[in-house]
Amino acid sequence: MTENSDEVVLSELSDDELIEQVHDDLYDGLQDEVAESTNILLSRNWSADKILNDALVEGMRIVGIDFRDGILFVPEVLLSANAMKGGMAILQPLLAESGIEPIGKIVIGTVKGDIHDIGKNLVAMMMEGAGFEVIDIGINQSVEDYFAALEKHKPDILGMSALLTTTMPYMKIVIDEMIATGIRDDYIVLVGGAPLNAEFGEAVGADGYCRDAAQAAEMGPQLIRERREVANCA
Ligand code: B1M
Repeated sequence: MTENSDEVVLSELSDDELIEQVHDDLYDGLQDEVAESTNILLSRNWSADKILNDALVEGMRIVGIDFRDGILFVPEVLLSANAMKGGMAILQPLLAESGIEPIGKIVIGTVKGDIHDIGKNLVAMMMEGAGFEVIDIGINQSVEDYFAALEKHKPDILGMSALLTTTMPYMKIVIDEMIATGIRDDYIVLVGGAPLNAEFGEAVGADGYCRDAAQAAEMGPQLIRERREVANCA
C-alpha cells in the first residue's frame, strides 16, 4: 500500500496521519514500524483500547478485505498478523493491568482445523484485563485437547474461537461431547469469531456468543455472577 514507509518519520505525523500510517504498515507487514507507532500513540496519551481498536483492529479489517478479494495472499497476511502482534505485545500489559483478585478462570482455544489466533489472543488479553486467570491452550484444539484442559484447570468458563465457516461447526462437536459425558453444566461455554452470530451460539448450545473481546470481558463476569447467585439460592 505504502511505497516508501522508510522515509516517513513517524513521530512527526499528526494523530490522524499516524493512524493511517499504522494501517499502511500493517498492510505491508512492518512489525517494527507498527510497534513504534503504538509507542508514539501511547506517549500522546492515547488509551490502549483506543489504539487497539482504531489502529490495529481497523488495520486488520482492511487487510481482510483485500485478502477476501484476492489482492493479498496467505504469506502477506501472515506478515500483517505478525506486525499486529508487535503492537499487541506492547498493549497487552496495559490492557491486562487490573491488580485485582481473579474473578474467575477461563480456558480458551481456537477449534480444530483453524489456526487463526489474533482474535482469541485479544479475548485472552481483555479477559485478563477484566480480572480473569486465563489459560490459553492455543490453536487447532480437538475435543480431547479441550477436555484435557478442563480436567486440568477446572475453569469457570470454556471459550472457543473459530474464524472459518468450515471450522465453526466443530464447536457443536465439543459441546455435544460435554453433554454426552455429563460435564456440560459444570462450565459456562462462550463462543466467538467473525463468522458466528447469536443464533449460531444458541444453536450449538453455548451459554453466550461474544461479538468481540470487550463483550467477552463483560459477559464472562456477568454469567459467573448469575451462576454464583443461583448456587447461593439453592
Ligand atoms: Co484467514 N480467513 N485464512 N488467515 N483471515 C479469514 C477469516 C477470512 C474471512 C478472509 C476472507 O476471505 N475475507 C476467510 C474465511 C472465510 C470463511 O470461512 N467464510 C479466511 C480464509 C479463507 C483463510 C484460509 C482458508 C486461506 C487459505 O489458506 N486459502 C486459511 C485457513 C487456515 C486455517 O485456519 N486452517 C487462512 C489463513 C490465514 C492466515 C494464517 C494467513 C492468517 C491468520 C494468522 C493468525 O491468526 N495468526 C489469516 C488472517 C489474519 C485472516 C484475516 C485477514 C484476519 C483475522 C483477524 O485476525 N482479524 C481474516 C479476515 C477478517 O476477519 N477480516 C481471515 C482480527 C481479529 C481481531 O478479529 O478474529 O474476528 P477476529 O476476533 C474478534 C471477534 O471475532 C471476537 O473477538 C475478537 C476480538 O474483538 N472473537 C471471540 C474471536 N474469537 C473469540 C472467542 C471468544 C469470544 C470472542 O470466546 C469467548
